[in-house]
Amino acid sequence: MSAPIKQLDVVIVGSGFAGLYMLHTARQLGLRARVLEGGSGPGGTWFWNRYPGARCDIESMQYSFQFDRDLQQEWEWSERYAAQPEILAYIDHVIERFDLAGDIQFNSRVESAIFDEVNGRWMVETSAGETFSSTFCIMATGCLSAANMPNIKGRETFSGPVYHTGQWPQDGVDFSGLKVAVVGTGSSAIQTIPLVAEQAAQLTVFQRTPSFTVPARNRALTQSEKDEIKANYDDYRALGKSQDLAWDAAPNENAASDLSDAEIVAECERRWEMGALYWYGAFSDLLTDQKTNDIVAQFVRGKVREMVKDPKVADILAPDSVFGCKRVCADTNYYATYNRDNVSLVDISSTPIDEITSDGIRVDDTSYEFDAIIFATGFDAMTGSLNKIDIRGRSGLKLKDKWAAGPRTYLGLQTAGFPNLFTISGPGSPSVLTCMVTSIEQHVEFIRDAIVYMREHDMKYIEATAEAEDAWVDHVNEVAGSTLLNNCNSWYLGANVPGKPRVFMPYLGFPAYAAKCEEVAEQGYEGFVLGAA
Ligand code: NA7
Repeated sequence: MSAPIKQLDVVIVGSGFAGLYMLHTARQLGLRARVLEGGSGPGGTWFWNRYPGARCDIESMQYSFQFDRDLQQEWEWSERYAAQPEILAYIDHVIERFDLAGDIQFNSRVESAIFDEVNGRWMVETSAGETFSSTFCIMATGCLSAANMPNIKGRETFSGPVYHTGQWPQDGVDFSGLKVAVVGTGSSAIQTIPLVAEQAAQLTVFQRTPSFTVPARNRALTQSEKDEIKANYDDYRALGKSQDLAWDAAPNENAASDLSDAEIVAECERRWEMGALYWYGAFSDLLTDQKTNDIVAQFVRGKVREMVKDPKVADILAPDSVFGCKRVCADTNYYATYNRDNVSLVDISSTPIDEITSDGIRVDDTSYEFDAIIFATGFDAMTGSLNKIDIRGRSGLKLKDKWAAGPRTYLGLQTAGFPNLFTISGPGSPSVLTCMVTSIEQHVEFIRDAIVYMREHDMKYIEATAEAEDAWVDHVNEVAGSTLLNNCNSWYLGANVPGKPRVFMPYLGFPAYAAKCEEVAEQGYEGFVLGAA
């Protein structure tokens, strides 16, 4: 006998920041809600990315919930940039504080979500064999959740362990005495390489494209720093939300083109000391004027050459691309690691990895022997985790088919043909270009208000119109097209995954976006159709 179908008002897929706040919010509305999570614990991206060195690149006092004043007052962040275990501890604290555990199901990977048009309900099936019937289906599936494992010949033949940074083993890994390969030099690799190098007997890094990485300047937070922010937390949050990135990057109002050479160098030096993503605030024309961008890129290349002793290695590590086009990485001792005797770099920019063999990696006619391989090869970002689920809307329309040429959404919140299905931080919303937690809260609150409005107006479904969606997709492209963000092979564009359509997915500009959402709501959810049956 098959298990009974469980009836819900809201099914939430994923237990990261988005899923947890959505659950809390749905419960406050008195709705029957449940989180379905594929992992064995909560945290989403922060559950899976537990590789050595995993750390957030937005400051911890910003990268945290602001919906509850007491929560933000009572939690004590220890470092300027929180490491993965501390973020997971915070997530556990949130679950406990708001008593969420009873409505979260682990080891329950959602395999399909199919809209039953006759009854107007979403039928959601999990890997555990359960079926849920729900009015709303909310995808809180994360932007960096579907690991991108390159399809290199012979990968299964390697006799040692193979790891992906985004699917790191729960119990950790000891690399002591081992010969280790790292494939990839994006943010995850840049965080993990210095720590793996300290353990491994030999570490070899395979680099296809060098990343721009700058010192994170992580350190312990002092009590007075924490107290000061807490005393003015509302102002701190409001300042964050007033900026494109939804956190305060201390933006310089000047364009580099208005400054003298000496002023430009002084600003670059200042940003180098500020560290991490504060570089995005360096000059107002950083992402729009190629000349300004070249100056910054040249400055950072100069720093690489100062830090890496072997000039040939420095040349390979120095990026020759648009600064900030791929998300800038924030590191701790990355370049210094290449000065170690047990670390070497293989440039695979013109000769890719040919094969993985039983005992290592072959590039052209050179074979390298390893005991373990780490793939730090990123994610099928933004759409990957949605496309892994068999999502079908009206008339059996598959989301994957609808998005075959790239994702299409209205505000990154809904896609036409899929009533009552919401995507938190979906493609077409500011999401990954911002402080994710802030964007997540804004989305959850939009969904909450939409549900309240529907209830007050006796409406049963809400669905984006195709016209609103078309106009929004055009607008997202227009905004990205006015910047240099299209000028590299970033995961923002899907360019890191072979065969993925090249479409700029996130929306640049949090305040403009939030204002648009408010206007849409005030106009009775303009661009959405609300129906009674
Ligand atoms: P990223 O930033 O996508 O980096 C992945 C890296 O892996 C990057 O250097 C890629 O080179 C490299 N890569 C991908 N496929 C291959 C193959 N087939 N061969 C060799 N090298 C490959 O992912 P991360 O996990 O580091 O960071 C993702 C985000 O998480 C980051 O932006 C932060 O927001 C946090 P490529 O550049 O494509 O040539």
